[in-house]
Amino acid sequence: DAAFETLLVETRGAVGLVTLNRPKALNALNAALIEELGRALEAFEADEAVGAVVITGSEKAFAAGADIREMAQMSFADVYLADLGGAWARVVACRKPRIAAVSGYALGGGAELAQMCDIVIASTTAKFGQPEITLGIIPGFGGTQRLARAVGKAKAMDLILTGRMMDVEEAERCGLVSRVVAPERLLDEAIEAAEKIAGFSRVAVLAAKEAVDVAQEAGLTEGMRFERRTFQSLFATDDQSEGMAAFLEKRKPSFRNR
Ligand code: CO8
Repeated sequence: DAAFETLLVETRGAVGLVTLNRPKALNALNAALIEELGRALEAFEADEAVGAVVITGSEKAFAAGADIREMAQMSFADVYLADLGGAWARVVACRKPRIAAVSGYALGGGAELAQMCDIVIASTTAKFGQPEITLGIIPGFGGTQRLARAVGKAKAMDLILTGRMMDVEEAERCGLVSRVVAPERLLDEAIEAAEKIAGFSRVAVLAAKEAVDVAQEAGLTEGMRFERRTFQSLFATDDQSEGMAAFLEKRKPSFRNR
């Protein structure tokens, strides 16, 4: 797409596909890329035809982290005034489900981008890590917070304090990865999952994602209350009537997102 310098952006049916495209820097996340990613996701969010989004990188690297070359000379005032890290808010604000399709290195900000996605599908070549400590900094795009919630304190501390990489088996075992597939299956698997999601009631999909996201932040009582009320509210939709009628009539439902 001519409008993007660091990404390839396309729609495939009901799926929005973003491919990180800075091959010479292993898809290092510079300011331009983060801005473009926010813009691409906002466009998919606004596009009624899109039901879910896939974010992927190259075979060698999903993303090897924030762009060290860009950050190397920055002072506290520089990163503070630039709100380094703050630009990701646009990425996570999008309500349509995001699937990360990860092959190769997902390090630092790259691992954190995967953690910002709702589903992480990884190839057997994927490697995850938070090597920030080796650079004299700490994770700044959610790594100390989302990673600790996703994998627990012991594993998060191990990764963040030692900076080591983990292979895909370990990443799946500890709950960072949803599915592991062969490298040649990676993109198809992610797109098929996105297509499947896009075929369901959009209202139900967004409500389900919102409720699971509440579980990351709220206590159990508050979360259960949110879930129950959201569940009940879906009985106000045509898609609930259609989904249940179709089941009873042994036919495929035709959801109209209302
Ligand atoms: N930033 C900039 N350039 C990078 C990065 C990066 N993160 N990663 C790789 N590159 C570049 C290399 O400099 C190299 O460029 P050149 O050819 O011009 O020398 C090119 O990509 C290829 O990389 P390598 O030659 O190193 O490839 P290898 O196969 O030998 O190694 C590795 C691959 C192991 C992935 C290695 O490149 C590596 O260790 N990269 C850095 C990984 C890292 O430390 N990432 C964490 C970055 S810090 C971060 O993400 C913090 C996020 C939060 C900040 C928030 C602040 C508020």
